[in-house]
Amino acid sequence: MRKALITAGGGTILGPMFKRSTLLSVGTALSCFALTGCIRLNGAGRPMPPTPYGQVPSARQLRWHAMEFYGFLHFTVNTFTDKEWGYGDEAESVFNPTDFDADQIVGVAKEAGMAGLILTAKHHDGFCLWPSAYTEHSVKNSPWQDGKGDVVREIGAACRRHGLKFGVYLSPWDRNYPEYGREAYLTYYRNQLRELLTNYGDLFTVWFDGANGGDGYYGGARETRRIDNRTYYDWNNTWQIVRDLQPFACMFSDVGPDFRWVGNERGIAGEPCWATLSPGDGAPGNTQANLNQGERPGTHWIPAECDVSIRPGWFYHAGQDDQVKTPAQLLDIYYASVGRGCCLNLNLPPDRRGRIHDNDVASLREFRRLLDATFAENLAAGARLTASNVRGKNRNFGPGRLLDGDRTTYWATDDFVFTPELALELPAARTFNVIELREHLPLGQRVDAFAIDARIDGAWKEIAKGTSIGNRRLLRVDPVATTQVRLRITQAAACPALAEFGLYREP
Ligand code: FUL
Repeated sequence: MRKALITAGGGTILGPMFKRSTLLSVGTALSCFALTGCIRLNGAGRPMPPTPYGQVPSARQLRWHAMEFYGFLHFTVNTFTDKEWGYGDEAESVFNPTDFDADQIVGVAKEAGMAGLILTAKHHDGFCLWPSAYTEHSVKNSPWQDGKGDVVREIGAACRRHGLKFGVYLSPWDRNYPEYGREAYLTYYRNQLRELLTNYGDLFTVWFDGANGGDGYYGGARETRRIDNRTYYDWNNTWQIVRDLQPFACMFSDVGPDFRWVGNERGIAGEPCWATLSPGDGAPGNTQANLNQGERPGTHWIPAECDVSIRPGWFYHAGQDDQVKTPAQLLDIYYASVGRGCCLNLNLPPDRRGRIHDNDVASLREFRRLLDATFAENLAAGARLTASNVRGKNRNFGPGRLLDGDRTTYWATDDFVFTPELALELPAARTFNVIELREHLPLGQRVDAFAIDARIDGAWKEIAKGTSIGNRRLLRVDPVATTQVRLRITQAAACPALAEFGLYREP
């Protein structure tokens, strides 16, 4: 038997010639297996978890990943002027929803399965949905609720009542404010940010749009003002305000810092789609990086959000009432966003009443029904699992962890085993058409590629393959009826750590 090499700190790991043995060295126990390397044992003699690979999510990002599906509310003067981008000269009097009902709006989102809502507190036109102390261009000068109303407060409070998280969109570009483009605007913008961060409870996100179109009203100047979006907003110091006042809020911009744009407004993530990115000195609106697919390995953990509207426009237009996305279209988007490891941010535009239109409600309802019917039962439950390798041969890292419905537990292999296989023998023949995988995110994105086989007519047949997994990977396949399924990890950057495996049937 050759001697194991143990580095300072007990971190490594050598000894491909070993049969199983356990060594004790300067207080560190190692367990070694032929051709698979050694792993550190904890005080109780159990194997230590794998070392994280590459960039990993922060605690606030992990909370965001768990949300998976939430919504946008685009609502402002545009709702009443039939525009997508207001010029900034809209009279406050145009904002006058006839039957505003925050509980209807939030209730619809909840019924659709959304975990939170993000409201356009201020869009590019500069009109504020809350009575900001720093401008007259807000709800306080509108006829709605005699100028006493506050849409941010009402939607935020309704979210809390219904158990949804709440977030705000505060457009950096402001086509109303006279000082836009000059230094004074930055002070104004940060004052508004502080109002939103301090007066409306916990926020799960602050959403920083990258659009800067140039021309606008600007207090009557009616001119084009260009800014350098890498320097003008002094993003690092602006973002610090959010960190100081809402440390658990995840910030969105095209390039992060906490989550990124997916590079299109159709809600479709890349294949692969890595949660890692190398943004360089990227700033909102200045998107050089590969936002759609991410970058591997990448210098930062900046996962993608897929934003898309349920209608062609972000704001409500009666002329688009018959262009609401169908349940089938919404499902396709779900599989191409949540199913590629991202979060889906689906926009629901309140109408001129201040409610979500019946057509949108109907489509969302059927979409939710199909999702619930699909994921009601994991058809892999009760399967007999055989893994080609289990970390330290310890059941804490055994394949049973894949079916326990708990994302914090996982099947892992020994350190040098990158391409393990897992066989599932189902209790009876089952028919499925959706496959689900999750990685244990705190250990990073480890798997580069995988394949799924089914035993059909006595032979293994590959039925699906994929690349990145991350938070959640969903693959739709033609219906497969079988009693045996096999997962093959075909490429990985480190020993895999998989949290969940599922087989489902979409009606
Ligand atoms: C874009 C904006 O210009 C659109 O109006 C919308 O708010 C969308 C979510 O982001 O950049």
